[in-house]
Order: sequence, then structure tokens, then C-alpha cells
Amino acid sequence: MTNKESNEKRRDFLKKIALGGLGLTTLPLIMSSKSEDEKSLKKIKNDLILPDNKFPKDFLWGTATAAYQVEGAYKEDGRGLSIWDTFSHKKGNIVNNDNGDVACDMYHSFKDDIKLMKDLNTTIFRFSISWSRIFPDASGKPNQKGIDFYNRFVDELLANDIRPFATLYHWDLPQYLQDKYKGWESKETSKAFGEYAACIGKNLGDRVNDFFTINEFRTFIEMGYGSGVFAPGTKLPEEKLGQVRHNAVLAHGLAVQALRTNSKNKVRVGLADNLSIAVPVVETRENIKASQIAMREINASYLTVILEGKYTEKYLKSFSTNALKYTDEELKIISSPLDFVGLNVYNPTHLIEAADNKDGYKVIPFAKSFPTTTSKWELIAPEALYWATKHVKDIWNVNEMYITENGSSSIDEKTADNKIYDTDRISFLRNYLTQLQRATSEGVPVKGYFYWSLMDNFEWTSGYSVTFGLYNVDFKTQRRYPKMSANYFKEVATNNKVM
Ligand code: GBH
Repeated sequence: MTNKESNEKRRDFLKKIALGGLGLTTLPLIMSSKSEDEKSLKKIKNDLILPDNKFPKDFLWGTATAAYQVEGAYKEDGRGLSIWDTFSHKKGNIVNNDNGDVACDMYHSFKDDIKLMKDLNTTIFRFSISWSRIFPDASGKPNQKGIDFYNRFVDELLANDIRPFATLYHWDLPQYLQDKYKGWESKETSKAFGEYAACIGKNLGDRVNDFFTINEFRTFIEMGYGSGVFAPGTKLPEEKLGQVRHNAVLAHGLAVQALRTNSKNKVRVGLADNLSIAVPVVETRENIKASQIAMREINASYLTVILEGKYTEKYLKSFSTNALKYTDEELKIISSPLDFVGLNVYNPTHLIEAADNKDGYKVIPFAKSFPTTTSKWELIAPEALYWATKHVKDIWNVNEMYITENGSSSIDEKTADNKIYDTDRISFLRNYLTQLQRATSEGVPVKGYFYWSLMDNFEWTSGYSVTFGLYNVDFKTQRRYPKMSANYFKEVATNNKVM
């Protein structure tokens, strides 16, 4: 069309509108707008370019759970009590005085629940083993029925082509270790953990190839032995917490070695750490460098000592002489080489700016209006996923990582026909996965992602009042209902891209 022709067309069109405006020719106006519409619709149909946000080929998708949060059957087949049984049975510790006696009853329903994983098109699953099912009492004699449960569970996963990733410790310490040694306050507990790991290696190491030793040191230590709001409810001063942290990272190292020496196959071992995450407040070169320096320091007691085999000077200086008891030999054990590092990422912990001070960085406060999910601790900042993984690669040269947890706590409203439109969870996921894809597209070696959690479950001190699942659980009937986010996640897993 020449300019002249198109000007003429426009004039015709304007004339029609003018007439239409007088109410004289309504018909041509409608016809004209319809054909204009068709043009636009045709463009929509033909010109679609899909977003290019694929994850690397062979990227793995799965979900995660933990024994005490889902299994129930707390007295069955010779299981001993753990500190979370004791803690949750004490009135006032948990919202609504809920407990994990029954939870999702996965001990009995695991075959059906594995079908749910299949329905999501996922190929990996992260679960934890209940230590007190395996060693129920101080006798040191393993409980065969407990081992058999995990044999059945693992065999069922494998039969469904789902690769099991087992966590040895997701906070449910056998009660007798708490009673006898004050739990993680003693190195006896670290040794006991090594023996437990050896037993798991012997019994499952022929079929489970991937292990995480310990889940989230920071949470169960700072909250269980510091503020005392988690089991076992101990409140120690900072000066004494250092030893508890050391005993736990030592246990991790002992377990790495025990798993390797006792498994029939060449098993791969890592940990699942909710590292403290330093995010550069503005992504300038200076701030990024400063956030790397911060990152090493704020993880001094866990990830840094595990990956470097030494505590930072600043961390050591924070204790008075003899407050921390450890040997060089222990540091070697703690830093036993790993096959991969698992990261639980929900929110950033520090916003960082470069500074001309002795630390080399400054911590910027989170604004009061910083957005969160329904859990007030869960600041919504998807870039945490990018910076957590990029920092771990850049600082410690880690060449294989998994996101062992990430998920949103939402208010899930059920419609009359049992549908849950958890669109905030979908938005959360899309934004976090976009940042993860940003990382992998730059070559950050993240190999897989586990959504927390497969289904709603016992959310520690929040009981059943806080929900993270892709499946809703009706705790009266134990029926599972897929939320809209289950659909979303299935699309992600199927297409291997942000959807
Ligand atoms: C993970 O912790 C856990 O590994 C998992 O078991 C848990 O279900 C999941 O996240 C969701 O919470 O209640 O205000 O005292 C993530 C880190 C640390 C977040 C403890 C909640 C309690 C805050 N968690 N924190 S509060």
C-alpha cells in the first residue's frame, strides 16, 4: 500500500466513524472493527515467539520431604522416639498443639505418593531417613523393620524410575542421644551419627547412589540449641553454641567417610545447607565483590569450614580462648571432599554494599515493606537463588550443585469442587526459576531442583497451619488434591524450562 492509498483508506474509515457517531451507519462500523480484529488475531496466531528460557539438557526435576514431617507411624515397627516427638507432645510448643504422630501417613501411603511424583513428570525425589527407626535405643542394635521400610520405599522409587536422594538427618535426633549426651552438645553424638551413616551405607548403598548428610545446620542448631524454639528446646549462650556447630559439622564429615567406606556402590555424597545468602543490593562490580567477602564470613561456621577446612579468623576471634575445642584432624574430616553441594534457598539473609571498612562490606537493612509469603520469614527475593548458586561456584569452585529446597507457603483456599488456585505459588515459582535459569545459562553448575514440598505436611512449630505442598492434604481423610501449582510444576518438569 502506498502512502496515498493508505491515507485514502484512513479518510474513509474516519468518515464511517463520523457517520456512525451520528447513529446513521452502525453496520459498516461493526464490520470494519471486526476485520481489524481479525488482522490482530491473525498476528497473534502466527507471530508467537516462545520465551527462550530452557534449562540445560539433563537438568533434573523433583520434590522433597522429610521423615518427621510426612511419615507418621511414630510407634510402628519398633521406631524409637526422637526429640521432635518429645518436643511436639509438650503443650504449647506447636501451633494448635499439632504433632507428627500421623502427619501424611506416608509410612503407609508411599506407593500412592510415588504415583503423585510420577504424575508431576519428576525423576528425582529427596526424602529423609528417620534415625530412630534405624537405631531406636541406646543398645546400638539396628532395627531390621526400620531398615525394611526404607528398602521397600527405595525399591518402589526405583521401580518407578525415580532416582532416590536420601538425607540422613532432617532434625529428628533419637531421644536417647539427647538424654544421654545432651544431643549435639557432645561429640558422642557426632560419633553415633557416623555409625548410623555406616549402617545406611551398608543397607541402602547398593541402590541409593546419592546422599545428603545433614539438612540445614543453621536451623536446627540456632533454633534448637540457641533460641530454643525448636527441639530439643535448649537455650545456650553464643559462646557455647560454637561447640554445638562444630560437633555437627564433624558429624557431617564422619558420615561422608562412613557412607563411602560402607556402601557397595560408589555413592555420591553432599549436604543440604540453608546457607546464609548475601545479595548485592545493586549489582555493581564492587558490591558483587563485597557480597562474596560477606558470603564467606556469614557462613563461617558451616559451609565455609566444610568447603575450606578452616574457620575464618573473624569467627575464631568471636570466641574466648578454649571455648571451641577442635583438632586439625577434625578439620580434615569436616572438609572431606564432596561430590556435590545441596542448597536450600528461600530468601536472602543479607543485602550487601561495598564499604571502605575493615570487613570490606556493609549490611543494608531490609525495608519494613519488603514482600513476604504468608510466612513472615520468607522474604520474596528470587535473585537469592541466582546469587546463592553463583557465589558458591565463584568462591569455592563447586562444580555440582542441587537446589535441595525452594518453595512458597501460601494460603490455599479450596473451592466447592476441591480446586486450589494457588496462583501466588505459581508466580513465586516462575520468578525464582527465572533466576535459577539465569544462573544455569551463565554456566553455574546446578544439576537439579527439588521443590519443597511434594505435599502439605507437618511444618515444625507451625504444625499444619502453614502449607508448602504442590498437593493439598486433607488430614482427616488423608486424601491428596493437586493444586494448580502441581500443574505448573509438571509443565516445568516436562518442558525443562520456565513456564
Ligand atoms: C526448611 O527450613 C526445612 O528444611 C523444611 O523442613 C521446612 O519444612 C521448610 O524449610 C519450610 O519452612 O517460624 O518465624 O520461627 C527453611 C528455613 C528456618 C524457615 C526456620 C523457618 C522458622 C521461622 N527455616 N524458620 S519462625
